[in-house]
Amino acid sequence: MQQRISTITRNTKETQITLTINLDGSGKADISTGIGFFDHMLNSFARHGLFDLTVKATGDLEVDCHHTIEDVGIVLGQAIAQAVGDKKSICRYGDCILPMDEALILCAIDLSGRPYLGYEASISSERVGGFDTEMAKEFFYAISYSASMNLHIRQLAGENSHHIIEGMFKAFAKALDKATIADPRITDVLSTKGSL
Ligand SMILES: [Mn+2]
Repeated sequence: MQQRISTITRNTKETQITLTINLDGSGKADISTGIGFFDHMLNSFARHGLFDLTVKATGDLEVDCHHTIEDVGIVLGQAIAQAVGDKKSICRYGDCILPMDEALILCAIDLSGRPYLGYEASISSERVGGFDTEMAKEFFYAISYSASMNLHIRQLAGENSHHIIEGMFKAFAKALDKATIADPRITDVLSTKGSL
């Protein structure tokens, strides 16, 4: 299989982002977004998905965290799409039900080529550190659209906002790892249409 690594740079007046992902990594991460909790989440994503991930982002945090989190989502989605390439031999679907203490998060992915986000969660705190909790949905929405993936996230249980959001990032990581892994029995693209 060819190397599944991609680097995307995206610069706007609001954010400047360079991101590299290796889908066949070992969980090494080098993350700097200026938002401590978001760095913690992206580190968790890399570690638990066994992706190598470098993210250097500077954004207009003097406004709020919105543009930085949303734009990292856009760039991560673009990088995932580029790294999976023609999707030959990959499992396409992936899912995970991830417990984190009292929180329980379901994530299901289809790398279908058709963007969709289903998101149901109830997070009581407005903020965890410098991370506005409503940005979790915006982040996953951005990924689902820029990677053209069908992404469902459901909070099945949970009280603590840190646990709920961290559970989402870890469940997403595990589900994406499953969806992108190659199965030697799949010699072409896993679709009756012949392409994804
Ligand atoms: Mn944590």
